[in-house]
Amino acid sequence: MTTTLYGAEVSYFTGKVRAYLRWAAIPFEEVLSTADVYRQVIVPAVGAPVIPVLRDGNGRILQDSTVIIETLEPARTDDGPTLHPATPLRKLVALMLEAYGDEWLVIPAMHYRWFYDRDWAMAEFGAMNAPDESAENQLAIGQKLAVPFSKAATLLGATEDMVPAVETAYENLLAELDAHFAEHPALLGSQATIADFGLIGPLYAHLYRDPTAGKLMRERAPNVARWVEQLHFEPGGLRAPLDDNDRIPETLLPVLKRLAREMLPAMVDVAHHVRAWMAEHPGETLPRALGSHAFTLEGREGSRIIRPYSLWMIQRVRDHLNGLDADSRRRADTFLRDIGAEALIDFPDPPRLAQHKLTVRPA
Ligand SMILES: N[C@@H](CCC(=O)N[C@@H](CS)C(=O)NCC(=O)O)C(=O)O
Repeated sequence: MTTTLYGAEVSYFTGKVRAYLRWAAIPFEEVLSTADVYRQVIVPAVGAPVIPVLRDGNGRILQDSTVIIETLEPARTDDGPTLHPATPLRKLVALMLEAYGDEWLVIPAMHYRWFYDRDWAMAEFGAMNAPDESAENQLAIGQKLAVPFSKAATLLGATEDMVPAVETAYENLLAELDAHFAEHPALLGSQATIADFGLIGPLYAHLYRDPTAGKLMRERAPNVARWVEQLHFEPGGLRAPLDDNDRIPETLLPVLKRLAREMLPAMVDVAHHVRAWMAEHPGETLPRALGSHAFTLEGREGSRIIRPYSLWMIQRVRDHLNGLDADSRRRADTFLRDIGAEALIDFPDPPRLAQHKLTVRPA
C-alpha cells in the first residue's frame, strides 16, 4: 500500500512531514485536504479536523507531525543517515530546535500571514477546501473557514502592541540563521536532522510561501531561502552524515540563545499552570488552552494562550537529558548554562503527558 500524506501547501505541519518524507526517500502520494477528505478520511479516523494525517504502508493512520516522523523513521530502508544525531549534545540541540519550530515560531508565522496577507490566505484556504470552485466562491469559502486560524496570531501573542517585538525578534532570527546558513548547509552541519524539519514548517509553509514574509526572507536572508528551497524541494543534498565530534556550530549559538531567552521562560510558566490544573483534575485530558499568561519578547510584555501541548514537546527534550550518562549530562548542563537555557536543567515537569489529538492527557 502506498504511503499517503493528507495535507496542504499552506499548512505548517504538512510542510514539516513532506520535507521529511522526501529527505528520507520514502515514496508517498500527497492528497489535498479538501472538504471531502476532511469529512471522509480525516475526521472519521482522527476525531478532529486536523492536518497533516498520514496513512502508512500498512494502512495505519497517524496524526501529529512528530508522531508521524518518529513512526516512519525506524522503518526506513534507504541508506541515508538517521534523523536524530547520534551524539548527546547535538541530539539535545536538535530536540530543542524541533520544539522551537513547532511551538514558538508559530508566533511570527501566524503574524505575518494574518497581519499582511489576510485575503491571500483566505483564498488559499478556499482553494484547499474546494479546489473545483471558482476563485470568487473559494474566497467566500475561505473567509468562513479561516476565521479560527486568522485569530491564531493574536491568541499566540502577536497582539497589536506586540507587533514591533514580534517583527524585531523574527528579523533578528532571520539574520542569525542567514549567517549560519552562509557557512553550513543544515542546522547541525552537513545533514538535515529533526532540527531542520522542526524549522521548515514555519519557514516554508508560512514565512517562505506567504507573499509578504516570503519577500522579506528572499531579500533579507537569501541563505535562509536557499536552505528552505533545498530542504523542502531537493533534500537529497542534505544526507551527508554528521561527523562524531558532537560539536555545535558556533553560528548556531545566537539562535539557541534566542530560543532560551524567548521560549523557555514561557514554557516554565506553562508548566506551573499545567501542574496546578492537573492537580485539580486528576486523570483528565487537558483542554487545548488553559486561559492566558504573560510573556516577554524583545523587552515587551504581551499575553498569549497557555497551550499544554507545548509541554509534550518539552518532555521529549527532558527525556533525552534525563537519559544521558553522568558525563554527557555534565557536558549538556554546562552547554545549557552557556546559552542561558538553565531552565531546562531543572524544569518544573508536570506529571508525565501523552499526546492526545490536539492536546495532552496524563500518560
Ligand atoms: N502538533 C500537531 C499540530 C497540527 C496542526 O496544528 N495542524 C494545523 C494545520 S498546520 C491544523 O490543522 N490545525 C487545526 C486546529 O488547530 O484545529 C502536529 O505536529 O501535527
